[in-house]
Amino acid sequence: MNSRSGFAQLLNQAKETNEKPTPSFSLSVEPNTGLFTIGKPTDDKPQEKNKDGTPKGINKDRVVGKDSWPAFNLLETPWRSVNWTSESRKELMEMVESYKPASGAVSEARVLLLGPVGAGKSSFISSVQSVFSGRVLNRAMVGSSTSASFTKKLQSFPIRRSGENSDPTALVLCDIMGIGDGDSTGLSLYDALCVIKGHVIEGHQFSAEEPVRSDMGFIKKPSLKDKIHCVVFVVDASKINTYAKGLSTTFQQLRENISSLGVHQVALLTHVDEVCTVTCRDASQVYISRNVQQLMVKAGELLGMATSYIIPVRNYSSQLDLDESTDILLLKAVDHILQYADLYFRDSAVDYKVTN
Ligand SMILES: Nc1nc2c(ncn2[C@@H]2O[C@H](COP(=O)(O)OP(=O)(O)OP(=O)(O)O)[C@@H](O)[C@H]2O)c(=O)[nH]1
Ligand SMILES: [Mg+2]
Repeated sequence: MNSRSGFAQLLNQAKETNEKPTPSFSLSVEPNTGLFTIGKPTDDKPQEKNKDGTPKGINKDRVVGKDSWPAFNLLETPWRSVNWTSESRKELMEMVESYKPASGAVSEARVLLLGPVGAGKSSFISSVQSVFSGRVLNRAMVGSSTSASFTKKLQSFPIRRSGENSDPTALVLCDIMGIGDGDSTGLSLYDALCVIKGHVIEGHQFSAEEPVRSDMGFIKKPSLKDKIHCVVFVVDASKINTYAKGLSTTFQQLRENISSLGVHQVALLTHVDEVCTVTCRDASQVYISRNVQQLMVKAGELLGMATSYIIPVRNYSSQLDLDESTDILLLKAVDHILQYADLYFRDSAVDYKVTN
């Protein structure tokens, strides 16, 4: 029995006997681990302990939270339904591997990750590549969360299937410098739009002082294959409450300008493992975490976006091995992104027919 089914069972038991869950069970906190344990009602006698310190007579399957009282912080039912099985993981991988852009004019969907410094843009690229490689690797250079962007240049990463001579999938994730909270730091609005319109060459080094110039390495007449077909905003769940106020204005300006180019935008809420210990232990619990749900709403407000566009993800950061639920979350994000990239291809095909 996993922790969630244990918790659900407790709630059901409480319902069946018409009892409220909170007063009906004892709560014990382990001083060393910080784990909370739900148990049956206790009398006033001091509780006997097992060798490992857990209270005697309590099923360890009921250990459900680390730093939160689960009845408040975990939802009874997930607010999005996801199939967390290996078949589902396989299906999602096959879907990405067999993906073909809904436009004959291009062979791949170019997706740009945009977000503040340290949000996890490069980590997401590396994590998706890890899923397809079958092992955790750092393909896109990952930095640490500091004030200056670790990524400085435009770099495109075709997502490759596993196997030595494997062809790349039709998904290309483009990494770029982190955006600032005004136009004086980080990637500027002007530079971001130049990339999205397809004017900027691969490897271009960005500088807050020097905007993209139209006389040097500038693609004057970009074709559909040079352009960005979907923009993915990336924000860090653990920083949603502390991001500078100017960031919201930056997102608003970006969204208005990108939308006027007809490019759809979605968003990723990263670092969810850092805002919910239950999710940290098991990524499949993400949609029952009340904290993640609330931060999704706040991310929506910051980005000026409905939460239906936002997907929570856990990037591979310190782990050395892949984990099925983490993979599924990442693949769900890719699936979401590809749907919006295809909307762009369909819209541009209609525009093409109308104007020709
Ligand atoms: N725990 C956790 N750490 C993450 C996650 N995503 C990224 N990180 C860590 O956050 C730090 C910054 O990640 P990057 O991927 O370099 O962020 P970035 O958005 O590319 O940042 P810049 O290139 O500097 O703009 C690294 O230490 C990552 O390991 C996540 O989902 N969970
Ligand atoms: Mg980066």
